[in-house]
Amino acid sequence: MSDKLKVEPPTLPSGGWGSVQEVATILLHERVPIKDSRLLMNQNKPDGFACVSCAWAKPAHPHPFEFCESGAKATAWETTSKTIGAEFFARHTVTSLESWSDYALEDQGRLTVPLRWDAATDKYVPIDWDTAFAEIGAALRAAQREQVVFYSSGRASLETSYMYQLFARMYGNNNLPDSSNMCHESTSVGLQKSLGVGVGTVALKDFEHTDCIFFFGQNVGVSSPRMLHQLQDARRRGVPIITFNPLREAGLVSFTNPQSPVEMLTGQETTISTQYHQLKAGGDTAALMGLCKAVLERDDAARARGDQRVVDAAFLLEHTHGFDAFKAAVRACPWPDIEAESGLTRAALEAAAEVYCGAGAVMAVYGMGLTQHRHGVDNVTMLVNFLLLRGNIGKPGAGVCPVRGHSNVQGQRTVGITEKPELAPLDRLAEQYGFEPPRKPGMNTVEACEGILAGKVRAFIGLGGNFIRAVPDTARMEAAWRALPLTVQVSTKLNRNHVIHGKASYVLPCLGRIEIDRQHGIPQAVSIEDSTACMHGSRGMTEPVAPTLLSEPAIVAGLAKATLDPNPRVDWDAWVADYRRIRDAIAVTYPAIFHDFNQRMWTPGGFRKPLGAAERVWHTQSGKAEFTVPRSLRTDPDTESRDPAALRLFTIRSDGQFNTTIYSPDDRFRGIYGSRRVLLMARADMTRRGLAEGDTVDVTTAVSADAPRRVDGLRVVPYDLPEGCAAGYFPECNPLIPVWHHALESKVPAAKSIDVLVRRAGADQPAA
Ligand SMILES: Nc1nc2c(c(=O)[nH]1)N[C@H]1C(S)=C(S)[C@@H](COP(=O)(O)OP(=O)(O)OC[C@H]3O[C@@H](n4cnc5c(=O)[nH]c(N)nc54)[C@H](O)[C@@H]3O)O[C@H]1N2
Ligand SMILES: Nc1nc2c(c(=O)[nH]1)N[C@H]1C(S)=C(S)[C@@H](COP(=O)(O)OP(=O)(O)OC[C@H]3O[C@@H](n4cnc5c(=O)[nH]c(N)nc54)[C@H](O)[C@@H]3O)O[C@H]1N2
Ligand SMILES: [Mo]
Repeated sequence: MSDKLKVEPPTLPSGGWGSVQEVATILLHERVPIKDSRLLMNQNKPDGFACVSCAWAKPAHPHPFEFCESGAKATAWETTSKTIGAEFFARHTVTSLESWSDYALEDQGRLTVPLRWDAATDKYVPIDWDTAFAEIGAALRAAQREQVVFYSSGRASLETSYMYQLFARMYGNNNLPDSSNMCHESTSVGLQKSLGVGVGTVALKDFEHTDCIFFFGQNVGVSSPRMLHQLQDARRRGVPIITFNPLREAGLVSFTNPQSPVEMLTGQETTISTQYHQLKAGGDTAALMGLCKAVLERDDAARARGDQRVVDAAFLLEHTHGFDAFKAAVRACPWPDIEAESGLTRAALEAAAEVYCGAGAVMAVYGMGLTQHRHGVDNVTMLVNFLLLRGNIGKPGAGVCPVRGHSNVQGQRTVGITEKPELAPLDRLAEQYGFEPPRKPGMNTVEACEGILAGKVRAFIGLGGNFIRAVPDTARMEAAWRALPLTVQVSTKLNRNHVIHGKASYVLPCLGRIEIDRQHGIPQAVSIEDSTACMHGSRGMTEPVAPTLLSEPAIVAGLAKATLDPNPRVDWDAWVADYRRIRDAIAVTYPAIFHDFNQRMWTPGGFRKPLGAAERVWHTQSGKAEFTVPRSLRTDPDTESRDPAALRLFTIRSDGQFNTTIYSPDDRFRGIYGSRRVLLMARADMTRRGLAEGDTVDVTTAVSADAPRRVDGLRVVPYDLPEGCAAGYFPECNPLIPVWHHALESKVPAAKSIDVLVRRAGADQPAA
C-alpha cells in the first residue's frame, strides 16, 4: 500500500461535494440495492433506526437528511449485499488470512454462519447454533469464574447490554470491560468526581442558547459530523468557537453543508473556529491553567477598579467546593511554565479568556484529545474548573459536552456494563433475580490485557468490536492472545480478532441494528442512549443479509442458557420472544431512568435520563461541584523520554475509517491518499533530521525498558502541527503504546501521547 502514497493540500471546507461523492462511492462499492439507499432517509428519525456510527444526539425535529458522510458509510458497510459463508472458509486457512489487511478482511462482506476453528485443517468450519452454544457453555462451566472476560464494544443495544451484564454477573464476575475503557472512561471518572455525574450535562437545546463554545481535542467533521449542523447554526448567530487542537482539522476550520442545495450551488461555507490554538499534544491541562489564570487576573483587576466581578462569585459560594485551594494553585503557577507546557503564548490564552469572560453561557465540547492521556482525568476536571469559574454548569446554553464514540457506548454503562461493582445496582439485581451478584471489582480493558499477558485470563467473550486491534501493545497482545484457551466473537464482519484467535475459537455472526429483527415473525425494536443522555427507539429496516443470523439478544440468551444453571426468575426465551419484556425488566432495575420505557422510547428527540448536575444538584462527596487541583502541568512526567530527539506521537482517525474498520486508505480531509502507513511531522522536525516528504522511517517507543516496541516503514508527510509532536493512524501505530501507558485513574490507554524515536528506515541511530 505504502508506495501509492499521494499527498495533497488538506480539503477545505469539510462537507461539500466531496461528501456527496464519498457517499455515492461507498453505496456502489458495498453494492447496496437502490431501494435500500432510501434507507438513509430513515436514519436518526424518531420512527427510524439509530445510526450505527457515532452517538451524537438525534433531534426531535430532524433535518430531512439526518445523516452524514460517516453515518452513510457505516450504513452501507452494514447493509452491504456482500456475504461470506462456508465456501470462503473452506478455501482459506486461518494462517493465510493473517497476511490480509484489515480492509481486505472486512471487505469480504457480512458473516453468515456460526464457525468453529478446526485445529487439524487450520480452517473455520460451520457448526450449528445449538452445538456452538453447548460447546461454549461447557467450556465456561469448566472455567474458573474470575478467569473469564466479557468484553463489549459500544454498539450493542440497551436490551442486549442489560442481558449481557446479567449473564456475566450470574456467571460469577464483574469482568465487563468495554470500549469505553479505551475512550471516555476519563470522562466517567473525572465528571463523576467533579460534578457527580459520569456523563455530559449539555442537551441539544443548549446549542440554541449558548454564547460561546470551547472545543478541545474532538474532530467533529470526521467523528460526529451531524454536530456540524448545531455548530453551523451557532456560528450564524455569531457564537464564537474557540478550538484547541494540535492539528488544523478541516472540519474545525470550515464547513459546507452537503445537504443544503443553496450552499452547495453557491459554494457558501461557514467558518467554524473563530480562534484556533494549535497547542502541543498533552498541553491541555497547561492551556486550561492559563485560561483560568487569565480569568482570575481579569477578576482581580475588576475588583481593584471596583467593577463587577468577572467570576460568578454567588455561584462559587453556593455551589462549589475547593475554590480557594484551586485559586492558590493557579496563582502559584508561573506563566512561563504554562507557555512551555501548552506550547501557546500567554497572549493567545488571554485572547481566548477574554471571549470566555464576555460570554453569558459557555459550553465546552471535547473528545479523545483530552481523555487519552496519562493525565486524561486531570484534563477533564481542569475543563470543569474552567467552566465553574463563571457558573457555566447547570444553566441554559452552558455545560460540559463530552462527545461519545460508539452509538450506544454511554447507554451500556447506564444498564450495568461496568467492571466497577459500585456503579451497578447489585442489590436490586440480587432482589430482582434471586442470586448473589459478585461484589469484587472486575477487570477493565487494560486489566484484561494485563491478565491475558500474564496468562491469568483463560477465556474471552467479545460482544462486537475488534479487541486485539483496538488495544495497545499489539505485538505482545497478539502473542499472548494465541495462548488463550477460549475466544468467542459475536461479530458482523471478519476481522483481526477472528484470524488471531485462541486455542478454541468461535465466531458467532449476528444481525446488525439496521436489519429487521423478527422473533416469532414479529419485528422487534431496540434502544440506545446518545451522547446527551437521551434514549431512543430504533427499528430495523432491511431484510437480514442471511436467514442463518441470530440477533444479539438471542445469542446472549443462547450462551447464558448453555452456561448457567436455570433460574426461574430469568426467562431468557421469553425475553428473546418479545424485547418489550427486556425493557420492562430494565425499568424494574432502573425505575428512575426507565419507567414506562416501552412508551417513552419513541419520544421524538428521545427521553433524557435525570442528571443532577444539569439542575445544579451535586451528587459529589461534598455535595457541591468540586474544584480539583491538577497534579502537574506536564502531560506525563513519569514516562516522558529524556532523549531530546523524542517526538510526542498522537494517534488519529481518518474519515476513511470507523475505529478498526477501514473503509478506504484515503484521508480526504487531511489530503493523504493511498496509504495509512504514514507519520505526520512538522517541517522543522523533518529538516532537523534531514527527512523529506515521502521518506520511509522506522519508529520506536522511546521509554520502553520492558520490551522493544516498533512500527517500521512509515512514510513521512509534512503537516501543520507543533514542533516536537507527530501524528500517526490508529490502529497502525498501536504496537508503539505500552499497555502500562494509560491514564492514571481511568486506565484509558494514553494513545494521544507516546514518546517515540524516528529513524530513517534501516538506520540504527535515530535521525536526530
Ligand atoms: N468517521 C468516524 N467516526 C467516528 C469514529 C471513527 O473512527 N471514524 N470513531 C468513533 C469513536 S469510538 C470515538 S471515541 C469518537 C472519537 O472521536 P474524537 O474524539 O474526535 O477522537 P480522535 O479522532 O481520536 O481525535 C480527536 C482529535 O484530538 C486531537 N488531539 C490529539 N491529541 C490532542 C491533545 O493532546 N490535545 C488536544 N486538545 N487535541 C488533541 C486530534 O488532532 C484529533 O483532531 O469518534 C467516533 N466516530
Ligand atoms: N491508538 C489508539 N487506539 C485506540 C483508539 C485511539 O484513538 N488510538 N481509540 C479507542 C477507542 S475510542 C475505541 S471505542 C476502541 C474501539 O474498539 P472496538 O469497539 O473493539 O472496535 P471497532 O473497530 O469499533 O469494532 C469493529 C468490529 O465490530 C464488529 N461489529 C460491527 N457492528 C456490529 C454489531 O452490530 N454487532 C456486533 N456484535 N459486532 C459488530 C465488526 O465485526 C467489526 O469488525 O479503540 C480504541 N483504541
Ligand atoms: Mo471510542
